[in-house]
Amino acid sequence: MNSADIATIKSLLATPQNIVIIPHKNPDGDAIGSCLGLSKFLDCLGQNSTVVAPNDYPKFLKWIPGNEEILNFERENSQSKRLIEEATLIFTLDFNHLSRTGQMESYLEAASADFIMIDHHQQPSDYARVTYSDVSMSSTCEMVYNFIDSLDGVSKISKDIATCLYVGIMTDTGSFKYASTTSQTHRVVAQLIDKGAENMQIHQQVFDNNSPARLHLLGVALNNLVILEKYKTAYITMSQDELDKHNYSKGDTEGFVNYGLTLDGIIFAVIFIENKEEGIIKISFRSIGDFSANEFAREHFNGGGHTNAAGGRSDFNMEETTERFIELLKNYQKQLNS
Ligand SMILES: [Mn+2]
Repeated sequence: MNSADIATIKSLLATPQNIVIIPHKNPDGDAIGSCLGLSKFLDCLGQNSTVVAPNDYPKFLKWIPGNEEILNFERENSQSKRLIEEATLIFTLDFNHLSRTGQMESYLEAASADFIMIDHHQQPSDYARVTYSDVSMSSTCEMVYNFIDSLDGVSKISKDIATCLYVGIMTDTGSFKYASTTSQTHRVVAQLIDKGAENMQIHQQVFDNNSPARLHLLGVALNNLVILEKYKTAYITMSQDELDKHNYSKGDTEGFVNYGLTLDGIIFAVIFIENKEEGIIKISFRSIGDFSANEFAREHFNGGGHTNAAGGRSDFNMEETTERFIELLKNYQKQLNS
């Protein structure tokens, strides 16, 4: 953030505001962690803030301090709408297009509040009074730490705040191993541990809480893995039937896509997940190195994200979608093998 932005934020927070903090739809660890961490920090400043999530989020995040206070726009609809309408300041975290909030979009567009965006995805749109956007950042949680630091608030970071921010940095960096993990990320994480974040316990709570059904579903996913050596690519398909057979619940397929990248020589991994209700195939893309999952998703599958991690969708059925995907890879053979 530049000094003008910091000054704007300081002046906005100099008086009590009605603050709403919003993560993207289908919030992940970084989205929930950053929203709750920021909310607790703002409350320390004597502000009144509420986190409103567009929809529900997975069970492995439902222990994070303060998560019971999150409003779900789908469930607590009228209360959420009222808060957005009455808000004087709205923070949007871990996304940069209002369309990423799904049904909330039109209410946010109609809101009279000033917006502050904190986000690390590419190509931010221009809706915020203050846009703190940095694609080199590991996570929005690391940015919230920087945000707190710019307001000279590091001394106010409690154990709960530290825990929230730790969750997001840990999940968005694949436990500190992705390319976006810098020495500064580790410095921030070290601070958070000093402030009371129990790193081992947090890791267990997020990652070691599989249900038997989820592990069986992972078995199905790995069984469906297709390796395209020529393109250094591996992909997984999951049909609605397969999900139903294993009592799929939200978040169960989280991380499955990454298994493709554990294969020697594979630099592009994809998972196609059928969603009959929405009539689409949801797609996640992961890459290693310079091959841009973001551009691939953006250009061909109505999505986007980061260089090495992106999402997208297809309106065709599974067979047509994977056929089209393989066809597209032909145009990338050089890039994938460079
Ligand atoms: Mn993130």
